[in-house]
Amino acid sequence: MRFRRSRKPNQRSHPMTYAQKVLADVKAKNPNEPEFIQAVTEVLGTLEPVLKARKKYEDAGVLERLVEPERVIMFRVPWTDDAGKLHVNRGYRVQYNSAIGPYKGGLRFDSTVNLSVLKFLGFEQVFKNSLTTLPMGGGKGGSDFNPKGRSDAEVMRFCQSFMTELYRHIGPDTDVPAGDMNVGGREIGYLFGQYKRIVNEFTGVLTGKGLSFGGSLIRPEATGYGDVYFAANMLATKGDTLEGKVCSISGSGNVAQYAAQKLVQLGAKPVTFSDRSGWIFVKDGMSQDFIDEVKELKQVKRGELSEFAKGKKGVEFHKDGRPWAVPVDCAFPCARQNELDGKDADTLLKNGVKVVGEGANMPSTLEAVDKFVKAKILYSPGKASNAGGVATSGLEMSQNSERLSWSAAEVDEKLKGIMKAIHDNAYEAAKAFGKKGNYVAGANIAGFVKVADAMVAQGYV
Ligand code: NDP
Ligand code: 2IT
Repeated sequence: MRFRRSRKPNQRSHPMTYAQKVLADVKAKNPNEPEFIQAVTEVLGTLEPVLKARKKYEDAGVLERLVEPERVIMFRVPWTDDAGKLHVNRGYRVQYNSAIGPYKGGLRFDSTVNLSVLKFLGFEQVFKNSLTTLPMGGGKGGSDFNPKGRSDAEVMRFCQSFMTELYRHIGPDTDVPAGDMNVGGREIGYLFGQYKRIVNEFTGVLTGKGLSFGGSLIRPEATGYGDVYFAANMLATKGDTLEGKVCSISGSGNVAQYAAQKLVQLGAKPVTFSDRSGWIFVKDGMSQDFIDEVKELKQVKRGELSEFAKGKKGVEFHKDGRPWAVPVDCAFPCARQNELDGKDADTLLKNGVKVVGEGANMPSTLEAVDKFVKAKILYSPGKASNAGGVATSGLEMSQNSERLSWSAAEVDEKLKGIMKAIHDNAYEAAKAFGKKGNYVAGANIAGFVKVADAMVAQGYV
């Protein structure tokens, strides 16, 4: 006797696709990780054409494995402040995927750091590093430690304590961390010193190092420069250039500063910066001298734009709102995740924005991404347009292995070449899978295929 199952009224008439099933699992398994779910949703939503065309990825369970980090390390970081008081922070390293090379990715120190944020960043890093054309797997780490307002001595003690646990998990052929938000040259120096002291080896275990101990020229500039090179490549597909373009930038840290610098060099007009205190509008456009003052403010004085703007001619300070209210040709979000939402996207589009080039990781919400893609503007996701930073970290690793250092011009030329290759690969992948002009789909597909092929070849690990 056969039993007929009746269909429940709300049951789907179409079975879920492979990507939809994996996404549903990710949501069920990680309900408290909204940033991670957001990043996975964006990527899996664009892989359908390649998954359909190449069944081998489903057969080898590539997606189920890709959404689970290979290893997550969490540890206690005790340190004392200048008054001798004990503080305890949480340290992390998410070793996400090593299919195509050693884990590689930054360290973020910020009170907003948690597992969801680091898993989203690690997941993005896997695709980004694959796009760079260099052999690097993906990882990310950091701590909920906030260095703001801490003395150099306190930051040094924190970094030493952090590395005293992290050192056993990393190595030049295992996992190579670098900087990210609130982790710059000062922090990398302290971390490197402690690693070397513990293992008694001078190796390229971190990138973004000082020039006198193995750092690469152009690494500090690379993310911001690369973001602007990517935008120039997108504009070139329309026979256009950055010259004369009015540009908004968010953030005023490492990525924002060098994006502004490259825009000025290419004849564009950057008009905004932001930080946690608010944002500034420089109506006539920033000069190199102005950008140098912002570098001094952020890298040396570690101050805020609200103070900096006081009494400065031609500089308007806004405590509320976001730079996206200013009508511009190009927008470069370079601060943090989810800093540009659907409403901001509407405002930018209404004001005729032509290019949105993400310098930060996942700065646009899913709603904003959708609006940019539907409007068919030149929109580049961070994993493609901010990859110049980690690519130059890859170049730093090569120089360390060779025990050589290349000139600034040589590194910059290689960076330009890599950004063009990333652009062209994303453009071509989108075209090949019926999504011409959609850099979100193109970057995800191009980044995915290289990692997925390696995962299939290496068996179920
Ligand atoms: P920095 O710490 O140098 O700068 C971050 C900037 O963002 C600062 O101006 C900071 O303000 C601002 N910011 C942070 N949180 C907030 C907030 N809640 N509200 C308003 N402003 C905020 O970091 P980076 O420039 O290195 O990184 C910026 C982004 O780029 C991040 O998403 C990072 O992951 C990404 N990225 C960085 C790379 C690198 O090589 N450094 C490579 C690829 C991506 P304040 O000055 O007040 O702290
Ligand atoms: O998000 C990123 O790509 C970075 N923070 C840079 C990572 C690196 O290893 O240079």
